[in-house]
Amino acid sequence: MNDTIVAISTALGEGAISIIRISGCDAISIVNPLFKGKNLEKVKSHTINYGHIVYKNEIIDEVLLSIMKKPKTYTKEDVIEINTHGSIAVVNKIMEILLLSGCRLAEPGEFTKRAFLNGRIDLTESEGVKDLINSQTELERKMAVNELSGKVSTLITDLRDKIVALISNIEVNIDYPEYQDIEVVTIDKIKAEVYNMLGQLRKILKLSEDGKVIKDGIKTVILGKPNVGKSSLLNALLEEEKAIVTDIKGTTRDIVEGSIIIGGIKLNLIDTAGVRASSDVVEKIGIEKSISLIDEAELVLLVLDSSEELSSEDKFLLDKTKNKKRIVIMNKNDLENKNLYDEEVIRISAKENIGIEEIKEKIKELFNIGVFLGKNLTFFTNARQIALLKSAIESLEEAKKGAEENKEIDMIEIDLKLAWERLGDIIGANYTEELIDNLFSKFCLGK
Ligand SMILES: Nc1nc2c(ncn2[C@@H]2O[C@H](COP(=O)(O)OP(=O)(O)OP(=O)(O)O)[C@@H](O)[C@H]2O)c(=O)[nH]1
Ligand SMILES: [Mg+2]
Repeated sequence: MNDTIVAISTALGEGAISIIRISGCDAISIVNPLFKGKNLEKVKSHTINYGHIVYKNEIIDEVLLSIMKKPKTYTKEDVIEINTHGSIAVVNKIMEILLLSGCRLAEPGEFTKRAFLNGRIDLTESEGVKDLINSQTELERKMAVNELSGKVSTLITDLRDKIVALISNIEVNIDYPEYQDIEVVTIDKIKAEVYNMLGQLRKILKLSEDGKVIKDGIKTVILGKPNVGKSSLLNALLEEEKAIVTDIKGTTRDIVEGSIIIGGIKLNLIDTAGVRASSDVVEKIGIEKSISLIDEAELVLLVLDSSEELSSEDKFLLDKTKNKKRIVIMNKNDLENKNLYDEEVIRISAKENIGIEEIKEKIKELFNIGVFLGKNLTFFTNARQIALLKSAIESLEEAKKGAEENKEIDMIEIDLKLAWERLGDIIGANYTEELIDNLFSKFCLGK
């Protein structure tokens, strides 16, 4: 942490400008001799300064240099950002000079890691930075900003404070039972507090699990018997002739994948081999794959053929997917209707591109996308946070059980402490070197 780090913060390549970022206690003393312009030791903090980078009497580039003196900076250290012309040659040359002058090349995410280690942000906020940089959809952006803004941290901190208050009350009662003026923690009070916290955490968990599915992309399996138009539907959704379409039953043998963004969320679409009894070895393997994908699917688009009567394969698939999140689609609506299936369906013609928008609307409804685009939701978006949340809930459930069964109060206290620790792990209150290294290594260089 004592060395001064440097990295290129903009994407490498030709562009109007590139930014080289430097952070650490020697940032100013390293850059000052290389900068021909105002004396950086003397300029005010948070100013932009015009000048040149000069090395061994040679002008390397004309630059704008931002100087931000600690502690009000991204890393809480002295930070300098050099805006250079966006040429690979310029950037490489300035990097080389800075490395020769005493800077060390930053590791991926090291600036944010310093922000965390110096206490400016906590772990969930750090993850928010990464998520924001990686965000591709409007929804991902919203979720990341929520994380980054510290809402998640505040929520966890409040809950931890509540648990601490409860624990200290319990301890005072155990240690000084003779004190008259101290509030007595009754089992009823513990129960009420724990119920309350559990309710809050369970709600967040539900929201977080839905949110994670949406963030990672909804695994959507297009299913149906042969020739109903599954591949045609995939192509219509993707607006691209990705899968082969023919009138021969069993055209698709292996899965075909593609992804689209609907209302700010990503759908990972999988077109499968049509399900039927088949003696063809290759087709059979494909069919087995189609069926096994049902379990993994987060959404099933089950396609029926309007121009044919409901068959035993259709019935088999309708039954197999009855407990899944699914949309039943009646395709070939442009032909004469001979299919008497009378449950809720969306009628489309994949061939004529009719009804595709309705499918998209239904998906938005099924996944409550409107709710996630709402502003004031607080929830967790990655597997690490969700796993810890679950474990905190388990400990609170144990505490609740203990209270209900009138267990020794210090047994209940142990579970409360465990819940407090797990919640602390979410924000990085007690972190290990390994966890931190692993987490920040997933960041991009220069962040
Ligand atoms: N009339 C009409 N024909 C369609 C429609 N959708 C697909 N088809 C035709 O139905 C045939 C089968 O379409 P595919 O998309 O290959 O069907 P599939 O379900 O992927 O078939 P397999 O891969 O064999 O399981 C093709 O000849 C398509 O042109 C539709 O909406 N209306
Ligand atoms: Mg197909």
